[in-house]
Amino acid sequence: MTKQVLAATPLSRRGFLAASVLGGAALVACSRSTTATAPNGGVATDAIAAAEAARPHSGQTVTARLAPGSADIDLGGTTARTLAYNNAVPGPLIRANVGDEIAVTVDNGLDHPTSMHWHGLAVRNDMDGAAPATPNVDPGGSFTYRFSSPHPGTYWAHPHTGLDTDYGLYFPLIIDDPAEPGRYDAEWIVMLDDWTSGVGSSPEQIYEGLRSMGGGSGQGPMAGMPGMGGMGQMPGMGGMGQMPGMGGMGSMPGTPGVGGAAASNLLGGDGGDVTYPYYLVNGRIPSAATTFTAKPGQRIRIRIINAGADTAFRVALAGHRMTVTHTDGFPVVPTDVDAILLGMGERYDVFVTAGDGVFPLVASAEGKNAVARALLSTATGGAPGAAFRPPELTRLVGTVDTFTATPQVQLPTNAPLALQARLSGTMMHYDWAINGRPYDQTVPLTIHQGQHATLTFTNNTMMWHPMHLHGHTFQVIKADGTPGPRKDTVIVKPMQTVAVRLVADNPGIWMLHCHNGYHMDAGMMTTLDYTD
Ligand SMILES: [Cu+2]
Repeated sequence: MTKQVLAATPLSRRGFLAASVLGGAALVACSRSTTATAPNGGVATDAIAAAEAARPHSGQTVTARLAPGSADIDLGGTTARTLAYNNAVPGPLIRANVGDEIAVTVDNGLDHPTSMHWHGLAVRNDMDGAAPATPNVDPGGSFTYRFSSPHPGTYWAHPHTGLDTDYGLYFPLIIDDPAEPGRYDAEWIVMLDDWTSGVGSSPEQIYEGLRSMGGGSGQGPMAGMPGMGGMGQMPGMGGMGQMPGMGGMGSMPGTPGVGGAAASNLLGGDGGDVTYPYYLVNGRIPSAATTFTAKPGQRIRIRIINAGADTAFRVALAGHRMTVTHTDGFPVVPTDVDAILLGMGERYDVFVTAGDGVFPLVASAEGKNAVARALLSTATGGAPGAAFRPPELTRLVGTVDTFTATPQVQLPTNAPLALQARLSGTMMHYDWAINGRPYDQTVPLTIHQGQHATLTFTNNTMMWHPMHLHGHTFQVIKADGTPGPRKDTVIVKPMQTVAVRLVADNPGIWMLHCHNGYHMDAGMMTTLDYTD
């Protein structure tokens, strides 16, 4: 069962797009950048400066220089011509203590504007790296982002322009707490990604395919077919991806034009829009996995970051249970699980006590029947084959519903301001939107400094969406009304409603969007604006 790129199955509620392995496909320059029509300049610079003054200041400065540009990246025997920071995927780690000033100069070697967004870190608005609050950096230009780092935790950085992150422009950002209460002997940073750039269709080609396939441009093969419109919202159509022969076809790297993704119970339906040629841990394909070396009995902190564009990963370390300690940088009541689910943009910190041997850390691409992996080695010996799936993947899987923020970081329960984000769109039309409008026609949500708000995501689509808010970390409210974890990115499953609480303590204009790169580019984004 091989299909060309953009193959769509009429019987399916939605088509699946394969990122075909073309080999040496030319890199298509990504020139689209998000253009804001949201109100601009409504936030006084003195309010931003006052918020910055209120952040901790250690007196230390951490500097770095990053050069986004074209690069040949070795994925492990396969070289991809793509975009990278300083010729590496992931780009170089930036690490600071709470209160340190971070001063990062971006020298834009791309042929289009770029930016640097500090995902999850509640920085000053004019350094957030997302227009209109922070202007983009022109090609050939330089800009120094400078801000105090307010909270410890596991973060990451990437551009907020078009699909650039999907080309390999990302790196880990770790803020340390000098008074860190958790003791550990070793630290392992694990960045997950779904990969096509330079080995298959370009992200830009995939995006255009998704739009045309479903008639998003009005010209696609499905456009105008009687009764086909809106299929993506028909109840009861979920799970078509489980049709025999449909699932898992994307799992064969190197097979051209193979499409299809299976359903994911954890995600309440489908796994995603795109099957990729490869899934990576720290820039490597499974057959050329990186190895993290430790000693038996050592306590290892693993910081897991999902940098993918369209893939949720289910992560387990063979032969180990994991104690989850942080979600999106903030502490939770430590909870033992066998595996953890991460949507795009999410981070989880877990602690393990290393066994004696060689153990694959496996990130299963949810609903796509393929894996990424790295190895933990504490002894000599061999590892199982590259496709090995540890049994832990199908035991207790931690999701957002599993965890509760520690009392110290819980937000006030009194949050009277009601904000709504209704998520809509279908694969057929590829018309992803918030509150009925794509980003270029959006009506911003508004809030005043100091207000406590409840933001409710209502997902009226048959797809899941990892919703991300800039400049804040919200508190998830569980379905039973009890407090969940602190997060900046939360999975909202098909037809599900998720409420979160937030405190307006960071004045500015803040992006609120789906972290599926293609959904975001199609318009599933709005802003939360501070007003007087
Ligand atoms: Cu989405």
